[in-house]
Amino acid sequence: MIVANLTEKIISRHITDGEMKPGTEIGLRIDQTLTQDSTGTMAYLELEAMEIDRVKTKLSVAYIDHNMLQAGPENFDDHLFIQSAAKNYGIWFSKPGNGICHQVHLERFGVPGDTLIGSDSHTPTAGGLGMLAIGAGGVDVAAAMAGRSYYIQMPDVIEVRLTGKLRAGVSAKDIILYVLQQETVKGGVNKVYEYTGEGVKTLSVPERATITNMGAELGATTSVFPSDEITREFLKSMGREEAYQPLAADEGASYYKTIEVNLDELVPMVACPHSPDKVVAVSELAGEAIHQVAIGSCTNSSYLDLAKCAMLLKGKKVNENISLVISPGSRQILKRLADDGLLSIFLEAGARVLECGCGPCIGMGQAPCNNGKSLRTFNRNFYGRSGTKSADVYLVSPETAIASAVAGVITDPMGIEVFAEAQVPEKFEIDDNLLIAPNEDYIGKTELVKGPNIKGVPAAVPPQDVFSAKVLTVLEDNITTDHIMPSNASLLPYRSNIPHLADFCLTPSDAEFPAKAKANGGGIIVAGENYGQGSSREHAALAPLYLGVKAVVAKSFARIHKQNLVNNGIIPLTFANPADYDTIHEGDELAFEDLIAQIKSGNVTMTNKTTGAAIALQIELGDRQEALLLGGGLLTSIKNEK
Ligand code: MIC
Ligand code: SF4
Repeated sequence: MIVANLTEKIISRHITDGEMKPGTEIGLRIDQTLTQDSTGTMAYLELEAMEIDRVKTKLSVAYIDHNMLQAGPENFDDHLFIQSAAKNYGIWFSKPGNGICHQVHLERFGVPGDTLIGSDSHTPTAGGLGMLAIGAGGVDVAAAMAGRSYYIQMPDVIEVRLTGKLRAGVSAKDIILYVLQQETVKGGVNKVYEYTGEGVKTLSVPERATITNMGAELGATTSVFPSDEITREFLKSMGREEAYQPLAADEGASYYKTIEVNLDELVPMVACPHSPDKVVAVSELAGEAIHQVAIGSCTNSSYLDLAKCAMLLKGKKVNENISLVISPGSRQILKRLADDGLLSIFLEAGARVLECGCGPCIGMGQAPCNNGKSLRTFNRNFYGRSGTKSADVYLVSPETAIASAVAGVITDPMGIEVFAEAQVPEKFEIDDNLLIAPNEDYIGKTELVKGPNIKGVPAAVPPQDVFSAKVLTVLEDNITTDHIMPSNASLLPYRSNIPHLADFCLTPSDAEFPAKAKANGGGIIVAGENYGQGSSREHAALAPLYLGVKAVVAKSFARIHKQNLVNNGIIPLTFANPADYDTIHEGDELAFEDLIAQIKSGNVTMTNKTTGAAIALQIELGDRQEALLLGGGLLTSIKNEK
């Protein structure tokens, strides 16, 4: 009998191309897809360009959860476009107000053992249910909806073995913050984190989902928990017990490496500005003044999370110096909090209750004050993401957040027994009236409703064999997609308008970047390690494409962003010798010759015409990726097949 870990088992049931040999490219059959509104507009324009009559997946869902502030007509226009696409292609549509895509997907659609890709980097949340769930660029999700395989590098699988049980005041969030402290934001690139051990049984599905959700911050392909009796109970509470199947790694399965986490010893943790891996114990920061506490996001907005917060707030008031905001993960959760009398606890205590959506997590409102300190239960604290450049954002558990909101300063919640009183309900009331099911009467017959803000997808072109271009900017390590294509309340309404967005490309790192790119008719970006970490937004490739960026030369790349570059015909090159990074400066002229053959060989020599140096580079692409890049990107390749 073949002994396999859980990741290998799910992959072996879905593999369409390649072999399960770590490091090589494999194709996966995709059962389910999800999109959200800020990446969905592009994904549906791309799906339209693929000219299919209906989606070919078992299930696809289009959520509206990000662009919910409607300060002008753009966001509502985009919602209507997505709704019309959903109707035309046979996709479920989750109306604004229904909740955050990952939370609702867990509640209403996730199926253990199935594959899911989503145009959002936190799609791995569904790994908490035992799905193989992966974040991807919009065009990859569109291709999966059109029935094509999704390609990843066969991952190395890391075991995270949990023993013991969390103590009162310590939370699932502290587990993933601890793993981030050990593994860093680039430790998980092309890896899957698989959770095993006795400690798994002590965690409910929403707690598991907190961990798999924030596994995205490791740069991981995904994270996955086994599907067990706790999974069955969760699905039963959602009226979906029939979706259950037991799944676990075989006894004696092998792993790339094992990380041991003893839950008995874990303490509350906090990620300091501006990176989710700058983790220390909360006790080290105890007593520090803060201005804002925000509870919510796809990481920590479950019923259990919010019930814990209510338990502590009961009979108390939010500190006079704190603004406490709460965004429940789904309407189902909000309704249940109301039915159980917990919502009134928040209101009596002085919390500001927001609608069910991403909200402050993506800078859609609630930006902190100048130089503000904000304690958030979210997953990302990248520079500027909150909407306030001078703000410091700290990432914590709901327990730490709420204890701090009451005290008015950062407070260690360790030992506060009241949190243990909160339980996952045995049964939720199911009311899907904000979910619109696909209807045969409209599939293939619905006109797509495009508002004036929808400007189309910029066309990618194949790389040239010989060219030279200027270095437009030289960037440090860990540049996030929030640096490359910032998102906030004023920019998110333009996610379907690349010409507008391009004027803000890379401005948090280099305010002059768009102007320099335009003045030089495009050029090359040079960067350090882990370039493009964070979001799946293909806008971080589309805006550079629009500005004429031909190549990015970096020390290393984040997985989704590298694929997004390839999908858009931008060449992702790495330094053979990372020290060469220091020899390149802004304004240098870089030249390539015989590039197509060199890309095929995997080794590229670039000449820095300004210094005269020849620099050895590498390009690591699977055969399919190579063909895509040389063919001018995914959409161009699909169109050319016709
Ligand atoms: C994020 O958390 O950064 C986002 C906003 O959800 C993105 C998607 C986007 O940029 O629209 C993500 O995680 O992929
Ligand atoms: Fe939404 Fe924030 Fe989750 Fe992204 S990380 S999906 S913005 S809640």
